[in-house]
This record gives sequence, C-alpha cells and structure tokens, in this order.
Amino acid sequence: MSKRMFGAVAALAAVCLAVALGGVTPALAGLGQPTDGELGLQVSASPIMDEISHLFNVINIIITVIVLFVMVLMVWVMFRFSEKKNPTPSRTTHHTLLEVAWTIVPILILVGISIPSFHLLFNIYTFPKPEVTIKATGNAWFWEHEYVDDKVTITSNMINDEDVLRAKLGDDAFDKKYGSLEGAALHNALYVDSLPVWKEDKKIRRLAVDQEIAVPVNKVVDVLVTSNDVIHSWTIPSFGVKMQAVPGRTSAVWFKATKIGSYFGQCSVLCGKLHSAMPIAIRVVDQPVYDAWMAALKAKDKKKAQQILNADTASQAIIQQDMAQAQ
Ligand SMILES: [Cu+2]
Repeated sequence: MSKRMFGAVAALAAVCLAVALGGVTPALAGLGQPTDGELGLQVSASPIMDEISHLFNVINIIITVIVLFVMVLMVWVMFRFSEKKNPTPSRTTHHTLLEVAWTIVPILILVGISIPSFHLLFNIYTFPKPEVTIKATGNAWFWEHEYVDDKVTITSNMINDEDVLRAKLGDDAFDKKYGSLEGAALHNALYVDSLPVWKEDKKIRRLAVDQEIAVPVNKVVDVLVTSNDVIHSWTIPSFGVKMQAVPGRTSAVWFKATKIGSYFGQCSVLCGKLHSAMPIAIRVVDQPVYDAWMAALKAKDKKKAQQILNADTASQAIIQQDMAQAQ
C-alpha cells in the first residue's frame, strides 16, 4: 500500500517538476495577440486587464504555496509514519485545535482572495462615461461593428489563405494553378503556398480581417454586444474584455486602451462550423488618425479608411518572432 502511494506521489512530483522546468523559459504572451507556446495571459493594455493580470499572479502564488505545502506534508507523513518506522500506530481520532485550524485557515485564504476579486468585479461593472460607443453584433460567421454616435457600420470578414493568394497572384493565375484541386488537397496547397505570403504581407494568419475597426487611445469605449443568430462571444484578451453575444439581448462591456497598437481577439464561444473564422481586429490609434479614419467611413470610403489604418505605422501589428518562424 505504502509502495503504491509512494508511486503516486513520485508521479505527482515528476509532473510538478516538469511543469516547473517547462516554466523556466516561458514564452511571453504577446501584446494584442497570442504567441506560440505562451504561458500566462496576453500583455495588458487597459486598466482592467492590469488588475486581472495582478489578481491572476497573486492567486497563482497562493495556489503554488498550497500545492507545495500539501505535497511536502504527504511525503513527510508517508516516510515518518510508514509501517516500518511506526509499527504501532496511534489511535488518536480527534484533535480539536488541529481541526479548528484546518477549517479556519482555508476560510481566511478564501476571504483574502475574495477581497481583490470583488474589488475587480466592482471595477469591471462600474461604467465610466463613454467617449465612443460601439455595438458589436455576432453573425454566423463574422462580426459587425456599429459606431452608434457616428452611424457607421463596419463588417469584418476573416482573410483566409485563398484571399492572400488571390491578391498576390491575381484571379486568373490563381484559378489556373488551383482550379483542378479540391477538398483536402486544395486546402493543403493553399495553406503551404500562402505561408510565405502571410509573412510577406505582415498579416497574422487566422486573426487578420479585411476591414479593421479603430478606437482612439486612452478613451473610454463602451461595447454593446449582441447577436443575430447563435451565441457568440466578443473577446479582446489584452483589454480584459469578454462578453457573450446573445440573440435578443444586449450586454455591455467597456475598456480604455492605453497603448497604441493592433489588438486581436476571437469569438470565444463555440458557435458553429466557422467559429474559428470570426476574429476581431482593433487598432488603437491617436485621436487625429481616428478622426481621419472616421471621416473616411462617413464619406462611405471604406477602402480609404483601411488605407489610413495601414499607413499608421505606430499601430501596425507586430508579427512576433516565434509566430513568424512557425509560419
Ligand atoms: Cu461565434
């Protein structure tokens, strides 16, 4: 029996060690985008996400201390009170002080965790006065963003392998090269051939969209989230924002982006066949760039609006090294 338990603890210790060693050189999560082999949360770009990251780190430390404490205790008990070392076991069944302690201490830990946790929830649900209001509507399978005050609606579709290859080769050359293929063979050919093009275009595969949306930096943005069909979820990890998009209901979230850049999120509720093909791409730009972009949209010139964003190098997506290598 003790042998079997020793085996179990050894296995547990090995797993913990593997996780710990794996964490020695963690790939750092990116700003506004995921990173291959990433551990932890994406880099924060809003006051709420700062708080979420902080709470996440604090709770991780508490968890680690508890796990180590229990493991050391178990190993000690197995050696110290094994059949060999302790042939006549004590017949103690109660110990009032110990029982009170192992009830009170976990309660104190939970209360300790709940204080910053409720503080964070309170801050998330305290809406400052919005400076921009966007209505985000989930559709199977794309997002629509309506700038409510400016009466402008932007539809964003994911760019896929075929799109980048068509743009590069032209329709005729594309059809000539891939017209005879179908099914998995076509998908494979498009995937392999498009990888260098993604890198060349400095676009992030599966996250890039044809028409990005923009918000001004350091301004409070309210997002009203709803859906036209099934339940989706509007999520931007670096802003600490995730809200279910429920048909027939409008839910609100807010964020204040504090760093200029490109931010990506994905629909985060399994919504159907092309769930993985509805990314959200947001540019956080300086107010003048935002104003110019909005003016172009109001003039119904979506092409010019996207060109304004493409020309804004300050907010251009940083294609991370390991991600670029993987492609
Ligand atoms: Cu969805």
